[in-house]
Amino acid sequence: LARAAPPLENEQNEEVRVIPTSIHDIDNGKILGFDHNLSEDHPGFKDEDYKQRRSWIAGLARDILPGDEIPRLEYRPEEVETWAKALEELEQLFPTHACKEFLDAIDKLDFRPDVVPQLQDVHQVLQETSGFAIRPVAGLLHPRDFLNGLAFKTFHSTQYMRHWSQPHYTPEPDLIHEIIGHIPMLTNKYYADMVQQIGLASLYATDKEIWHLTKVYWYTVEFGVVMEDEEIKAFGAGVLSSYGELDHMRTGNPEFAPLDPWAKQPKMSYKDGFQKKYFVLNSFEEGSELLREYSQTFLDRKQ
Ligand code: HBI
Ligand code: FE
Repeated sequence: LARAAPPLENEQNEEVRVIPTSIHDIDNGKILGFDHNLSEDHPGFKDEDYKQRRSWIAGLARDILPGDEIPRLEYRPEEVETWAKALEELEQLFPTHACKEFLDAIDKLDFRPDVVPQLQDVHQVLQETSGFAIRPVAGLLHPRDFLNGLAFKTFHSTQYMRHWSQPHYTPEPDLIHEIIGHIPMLTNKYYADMVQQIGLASLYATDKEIWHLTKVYWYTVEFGVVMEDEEIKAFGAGVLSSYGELDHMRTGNPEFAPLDPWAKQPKMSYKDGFQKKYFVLNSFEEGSELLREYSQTFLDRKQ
């Protein structure tokens, strides 16, 4: 069960996709890029010790099957310090910039600067709130597998820490992004349902549609904002885990527009600064309804 079955081929020798029916069918080994073999512009590129640590943590994730206890890591002093610096900076903006659902969740999660949260513990909290699960993964997973995981209420999470030289920046998902950006919102059942809908649509999506769903995910789960008493508040993980992005969202005069999952989505920008345009929900209840209706068009293919 560690790896999904190889793709079948039809008479035209085209790959026939097998639609996953459980989390066990999702291959968590399809990591894009070279995970710990970092690229030249990565803050840890020249740090052999950091790369070895990454590679060790990645190795742990590869051996985990769904349902297994997630190994607890003893974080090193420089990792704890990196976590503390990121948390303390972000906490300055949360009361004014983050949505109430997020604020409620971080109250309950009670993050402390001197303790890096363990994935197993936040997994347990999610199980008891929205029913979501955490599955550790070595790095950036193939979009189809990542989105498919959401259909089975499983969030694939990295477990390594960004490089200590840049506590407020990471070019890829890392534990701080997952724990601060993603985990708190996933305790909310309407939000969790909205995320699962994107996952359900992905099960029946063509490769081209996966690309569209990646953008829908990007403009909701990563960079979504919500109206709250006539103010715009952040709920996307890419906003909530970046001081600069939070500040920009509220003061940088970006564009705001209602989310339309059927519409052609703007090109995603990873490296050229902050988002120019954010998509707004009126509530997570409404967001989950909207995405349920959207994903239904994909689910109808199941016949
Ligand atoms: N993999 N580990 C991990 N974390 C993500 O946030 C992530 C991913 N793979 C793809 C992805 N996000 C997005 O590009 C969308 O495809 C969902
Ligand atoms: Fe993310």
